[in-house]
Amino acid sequence: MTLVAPEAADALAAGRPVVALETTIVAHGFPAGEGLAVGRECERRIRSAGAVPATVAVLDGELRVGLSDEELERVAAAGPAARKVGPRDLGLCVALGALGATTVGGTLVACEQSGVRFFATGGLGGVHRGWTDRPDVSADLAALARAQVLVVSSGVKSLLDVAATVEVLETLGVPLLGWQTDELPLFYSAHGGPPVPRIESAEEAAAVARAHWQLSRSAVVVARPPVDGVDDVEPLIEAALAEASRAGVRGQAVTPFVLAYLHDRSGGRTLDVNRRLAADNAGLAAEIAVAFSRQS
Ligand code: PSU
Ligand code: MN
Repeated sequence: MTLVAPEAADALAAGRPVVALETTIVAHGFPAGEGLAVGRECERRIRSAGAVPATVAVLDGELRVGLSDEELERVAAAGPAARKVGPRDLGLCVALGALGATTVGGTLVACEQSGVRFFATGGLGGVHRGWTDRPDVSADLAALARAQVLVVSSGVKSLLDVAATVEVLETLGVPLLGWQTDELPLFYSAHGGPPVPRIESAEEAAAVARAHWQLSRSAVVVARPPVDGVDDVEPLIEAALAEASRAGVRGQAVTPFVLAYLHDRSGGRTLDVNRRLAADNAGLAAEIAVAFSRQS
C-alpha cells in the first residue's frame, strides 16, 4: 500500500539523508500550471544539498513516497482536480484509486510509514481565525503530534489564528524552533510572530531533533523566515477571509481559496515569496538531514 521509490528506499536503508515533499502545494497551492516548477525546484534544491527528495502523493491506489518526474507532472497537471489528501483521506483515496495530493498531515503519515525523518513545506496548517464559532483546526497539527519528523516551514500562515496555533502546538508537545531568529515567521513575512527558541545551524537543529525523538513521539518544527517577505498583506488577508465566508467556502477549500485570492490581489507578490520560501525550505531541510546523517 505504501510504495517507496527505489532511490529513496536505498538511501533510507543506508542511513543516507532523504527529504519528503508534499504535493498539495503543487496541485492546489499555486495557479494552474505553476505548481510543477515549484515541485521540481524543491527537488533540485534537496539534491544540490546532498539529499534524496521523496515527493509524496497517492497514485494508482498506492501511497507513493518518491515520484518520477512524469509522476510529479501527473499530480501537477491534475491541479485542483486532485483530491486534497490529509490523514483522514488517505485510505479512501487509496481504496478508490483516486489521484491524491497530500497535505502536510497526509505527508507526515507517509513519512511515518516509510521512515523518512525530514520534510519541507511552505507553511503549516493550523487553527483558523474564527475557531470559536467553527472549530476549523488543520489536521496538520494532529499529525505533527504523532510523527517523528523534522518539518521545515516558514512558520505559521498569517491567515490563521497564529497565537491559537502556537498554543495548540505546545499542548501537543511539538517544539517550534526559530531558524536564526527569535520570533516566529508568519509565512509571507519574516517578522511579527511570538517569541520562539532560536537555533543557529543545521547541526544544532539535527541535535535537537535527535534528543527530542529520544524523549517524545512528536515532530519538530523548524521555522525559517522568508527572504524578501512582504509585510503589508494583513488587509488583503482580511478581505480574502471575508470573501471566502461570503462565498460559503468551507473546510478543505478555505486555504487554497485564500492563497489564490492573495496571489491574485497582491499583484503576484505573495506568489513570488511563496515560490521562493518553498524552495529555500527544501534546501534547509536537506542541510539538516545531511547534518543528522553525519552525526549518526
Ligand atoms: N503551504 C503552502 N501552500 C499550500 C500549503 C502549505 O505554501 O498549499 C497546504 C499544505 O499542504 C497544508 C495545507 O497542509 O495547505 C493546509 O490545509 P488546511 O488548512 O485545509 O488543513
Ligand atoms: Mn480545515
